[in-house]
Amino acid sequence: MPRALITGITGQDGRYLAELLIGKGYQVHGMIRGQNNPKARIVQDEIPEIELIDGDLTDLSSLIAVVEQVQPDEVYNLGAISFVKLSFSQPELTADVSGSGVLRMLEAIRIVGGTNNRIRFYQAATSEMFGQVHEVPQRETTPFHPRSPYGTAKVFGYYTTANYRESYGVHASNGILFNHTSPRRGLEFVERKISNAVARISLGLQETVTLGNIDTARDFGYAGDYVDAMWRMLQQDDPDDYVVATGKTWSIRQVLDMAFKSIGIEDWSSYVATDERFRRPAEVDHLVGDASKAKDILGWEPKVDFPQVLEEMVRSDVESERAKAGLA
Ligand code: G4F
Repeated sequence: MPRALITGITGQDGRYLAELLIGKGYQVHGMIRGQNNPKARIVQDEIPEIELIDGDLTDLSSLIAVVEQVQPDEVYNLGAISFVKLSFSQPELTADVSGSGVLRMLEAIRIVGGTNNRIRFYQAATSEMFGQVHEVPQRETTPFHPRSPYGTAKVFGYYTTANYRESYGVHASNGILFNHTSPRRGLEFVERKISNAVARISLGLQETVTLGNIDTARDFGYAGDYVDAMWRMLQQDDPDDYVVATGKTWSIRQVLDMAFKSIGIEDWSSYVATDERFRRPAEVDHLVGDASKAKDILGWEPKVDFPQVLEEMVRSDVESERAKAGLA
């Protein structure tokens, strides 16, 4: 039975990836940080097959112990401070977890894996590395220009992954994933903040939603599709880096249009306010990816369209908010 170790197991991608791997017959180990982490119970209740193990991306000795104990065939490093806005107020922590954390995990793999290292490594890189874009659409060869402490930390993780591949022959790949979402997406991210607010507005539980810059645009995909691309990267004979995207882009205004339309509201202007406090010191204005390489080499293509996912997110938020409020 192949063994996988996933960091960031409590996040959206960690849970979808765990389900995918369990379905393929893997034994899945999820690394959990912190004492008495309340998210551990949620993950364990949701996916009881996952074996949880304590470890922290800021503590090398804990990572060595985890890799030694699990003896993984594949390591998926999804753990990070992943909220871009937060990285501006906690830049050093972001660099430590999302940047140096990659280096520590690769060191643990190098040390435990020894000379005939068979452990395969996936790094969750990101389209945020393209930041102030130098070409449209963005592909594997597009220069990076990160615009946040999150983006700079991820660029460090990206090059560190490539460096362990070139220096030590580790089977290490970067997935440059564009925004991807689902009903499991954290409430801090804009499309989920919108789907949840729209659901609450439709139930009369909330009057308005306050956002930051709604003129930006993102290439949104479905998280369930994207974890499949991660797995495919580690099944290749040779490690490499791949853009994972849909090639379609949506402005935050269009997300508002679609979400409000799904509850029968055409003109959302009186329901949406904007406030400086949700803006960032530097913004990434427009992202759209070209995933031709993933299609050609991995045979990967997105299956679910963003409007379909967003509609499902609003529906699922209506259901859960209704239950929470005790409405019939
Ligand atoms: O939802 P966001 O916070 O996602 P962002 O910054 O694109 O990052 C996400 O995708 C990356 C992949 O490209 C991941 F690497 C990263 O971990 C994360 O998953 O913001 C999207 C856009 C931004 O332009 C932001 O300024 O929406 C704008 N926005 C406007 N109002 C808002 C808000 N974003 C948030 N989170 N909250 C708002 O109220």
